[in-house]
Amino acid sequence: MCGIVGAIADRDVVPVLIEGLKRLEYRGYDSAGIAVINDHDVRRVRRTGRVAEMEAAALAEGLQAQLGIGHTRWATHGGVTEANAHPHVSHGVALVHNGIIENHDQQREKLIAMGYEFESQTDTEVIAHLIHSFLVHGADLLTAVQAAVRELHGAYALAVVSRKEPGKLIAARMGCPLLIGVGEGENFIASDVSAILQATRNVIFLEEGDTAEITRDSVTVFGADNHPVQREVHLSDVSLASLELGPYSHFMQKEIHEQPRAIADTIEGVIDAGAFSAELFGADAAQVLNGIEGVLILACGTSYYAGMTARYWIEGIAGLPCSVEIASEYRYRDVVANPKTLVVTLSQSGETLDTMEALKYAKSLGQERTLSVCNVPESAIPRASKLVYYTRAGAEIGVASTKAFTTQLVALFTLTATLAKLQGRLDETGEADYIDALRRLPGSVQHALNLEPQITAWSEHFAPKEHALFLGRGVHYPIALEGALKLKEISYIHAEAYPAGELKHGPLALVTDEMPVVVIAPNDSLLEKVKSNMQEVRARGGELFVFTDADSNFHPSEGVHVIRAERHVGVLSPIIHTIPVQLLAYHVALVRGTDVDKPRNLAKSVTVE
Ligand code: HGA
Repeated sequence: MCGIVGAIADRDVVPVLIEGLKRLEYRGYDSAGIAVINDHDVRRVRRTGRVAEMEAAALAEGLQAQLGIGHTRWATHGGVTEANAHPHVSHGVALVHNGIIENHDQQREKLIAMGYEFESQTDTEVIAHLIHSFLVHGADLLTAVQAAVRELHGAYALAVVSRKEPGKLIAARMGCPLLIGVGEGENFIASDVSAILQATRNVIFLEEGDTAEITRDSVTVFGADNHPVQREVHLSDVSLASLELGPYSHFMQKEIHEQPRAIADTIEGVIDAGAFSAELFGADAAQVLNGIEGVLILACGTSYYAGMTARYWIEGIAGLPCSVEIASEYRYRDVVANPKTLVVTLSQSGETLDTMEALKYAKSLGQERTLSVCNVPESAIPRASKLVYYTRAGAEIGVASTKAFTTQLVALFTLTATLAKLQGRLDETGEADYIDALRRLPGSVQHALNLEPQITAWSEHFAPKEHALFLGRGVHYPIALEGALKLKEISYIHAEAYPAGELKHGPLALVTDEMPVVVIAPNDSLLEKVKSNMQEVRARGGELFVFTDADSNFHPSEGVHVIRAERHVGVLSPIIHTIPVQLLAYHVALVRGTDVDKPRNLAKSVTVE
């Protein structure tokens, strides 16, 4: 999604803006631009395509300044053109925007009637003119921004500068992430901390409805009522090294290989305590978790599949009814709410707009017991939730989520075991067994990673195909879904996933020797059923690629390829079987030569509807 960076300093900020935008590239974008205030004028460079192209143009123009804003755009309103790229300018006011202004049509009509001329098709441009319309009536820039945002419906993070006030950077936030980086004699704003780590680790997270006036040596934040408020300065623990590729070719590859460490870090608290307890989710968690009558999981994309996996655990182990809903559907549906339901939201970034809105909707229906599973501390969704379990995956840069998924799964398993204990369904022996299984998990994940050479060999079979089918049963069905999603996201091969028992009810019609069929078939209670489904595929000439484990008695034969994980790890098996499907998608994409970390049309941190 769009990325924002801004800087005010007594040095040239253009390199800071460019470096910041490069750090934000991972979020996905289609054009980039910067605007600076120089000699009481706005100078702007915008380009479609990569930040590097915009950087070359900025260098060629000799852009230098001590105040500026930058943007990577992921278009929502108006095509991918230079005219639609941000910053947008109105009479010396320049701004960048992340989000969607829902009443932009009405605002546009009103502003045209006032004499403003529009250069772009974006919703964003109305904000620039609107701010200017308040400036002409004598407001200063901060007041004009505060007045303008009151007229907007929708979501925004804004960074605004004006040639008339060259010592100020104004920020505003509603529904989209924005933070301030506090330096020494220089200050910054950014969509996420990675953009400004080059300059400072001290950050202030703006809250919903906040505006801020930032000079070189002061930061003043105003709450939604426009009164000054104190916001805490946090020391970011994101390291610059975690944002570097190191020896890897792609961030996705790096992040797949980081999973043993990411999982170990995420469960460290449980392993150290040697027990599951409500406190793992927050100081007063016992009050929230005791007496719940069910669990509702709200999520999007890969996180939704983590939720689907957790449903098998929560119902099977904790004995609580569990439903899992796609956040963008839940928020617009008439639902039957139960105040004793635990509402669990899953979001890597903690800023996913659909998930945030679904959470607000759930709360508006009286469901106040809320828990966020999230990878980014201090982000919006954990702040809006009573309880939080932070996954400690570290920065996830690849657009296709990998380590965020498996760490969500261990967090959700920890939740399941904790709920089971609170429900009186987990005795001491059972608890000790689960802790032991978690302790051994990073090692088993490492073993699964060691299968990479075999998976690389398989990728040659997939690369020329245009379709693939993924099958799984029970708790491994969501892993088949995740495998299909990964493959389509980064290799652009059309992939579908089905519960294997459903094959005969439709998708079997698609099976030919042109349709590779991936089967997740660990040695669990459904193995014999899955084997029958595989026979159905073979009988129609389909080629099978089977991920199983050492305990099953599969043998490769004509048209049947088999890769085995080390051993069946019981309830945690879906986590192990995620690794090969991630590696398969990665290697197929490599053979097809796609842009693995920045797949077309997709974005990270999905902060628009
Ligand atoms: N609506 C604006 C900004 C889009 C955005 O925030 N994407 O992440 C536009 O289309 O330019």
